[in-house]
Amino acid sequence: MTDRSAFLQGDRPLVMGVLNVTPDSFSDGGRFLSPAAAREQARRMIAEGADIIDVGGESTRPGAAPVGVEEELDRVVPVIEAIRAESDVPVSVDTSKPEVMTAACAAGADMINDVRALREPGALETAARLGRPVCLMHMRGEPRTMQAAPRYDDVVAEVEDFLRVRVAAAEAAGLPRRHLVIDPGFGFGKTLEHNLLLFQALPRLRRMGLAVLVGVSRKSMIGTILDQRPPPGRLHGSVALAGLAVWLGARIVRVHDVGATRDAVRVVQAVREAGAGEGGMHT
Ligand code: PT1
Repeated sequence: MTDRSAFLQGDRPLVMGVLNVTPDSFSDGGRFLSPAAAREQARRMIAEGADIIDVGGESTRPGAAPVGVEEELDRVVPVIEAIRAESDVPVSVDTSKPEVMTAACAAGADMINDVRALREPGALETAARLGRPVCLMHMRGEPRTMQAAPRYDDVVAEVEDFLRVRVAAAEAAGLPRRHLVIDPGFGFGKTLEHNLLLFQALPRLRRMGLAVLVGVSRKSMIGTILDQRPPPGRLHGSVALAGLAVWLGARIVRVHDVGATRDAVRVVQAVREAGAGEGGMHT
């Protein structure tokens, strides 16, 4: 059997382009709902150098309502098929539902991105059977209510403990460790201060020995820092944080603006790699 995680091996940072196929996404809501529009956006991100395209049919931004399995299938499967028909770019499917994981992988998806870290009934078994890499993300609560006064005693320790438990559950279900990616879940049941503490702690999460994914693109944490700037004005802040995330050890950055982020990631990576093999800073 071929190793479906080849695109994840190595240690170069990867840019994951966001492809929302939802009517209510927070920053580009509705713009890519039609398969034709989604295909156009996928083409643009591939042309700009995306390493992975993340296709999602459930909005998980704060306040978002759940979506049914049929609706989610109708949104993501045609888009994955359309990408697959014209490109070998790795595709991930942003879902928590076992049925969607299965159909997406049959349509050609290479990776599962689950904001609920395989906690839905049947998700662990399904992901193990599909044999694809999986991103396990931390979320406190559910999207509709998660931003109602989230509280932690020690946000970094609690997120790290959660991820350790989910990694152990995934391994127990038969997922190989090299297929696992972890994500602290920026904006998912966290205040600005919680998000900033988690960002500072990326090197500590990295020490769990797994690839770390960071998704902060256009999120409200950036809008809040920049005096309540709405999403269209969050590009530069998003690119800055993507570069900083790579500096702090992130392997994958999940972003809307692929071209700008790719440049930032490449220059940051050049600094990280300087002197490699001669006792450079990350050897
Ligand atoms: C993420 C992520 C995701 N984010 C992964 N998948 C979203 N692995 C969807 C806000 O505060 O970070 N990692 N899938 C989008 N969710 C949000 C959350 C969007 C918060 C916006 C906010 O603005």
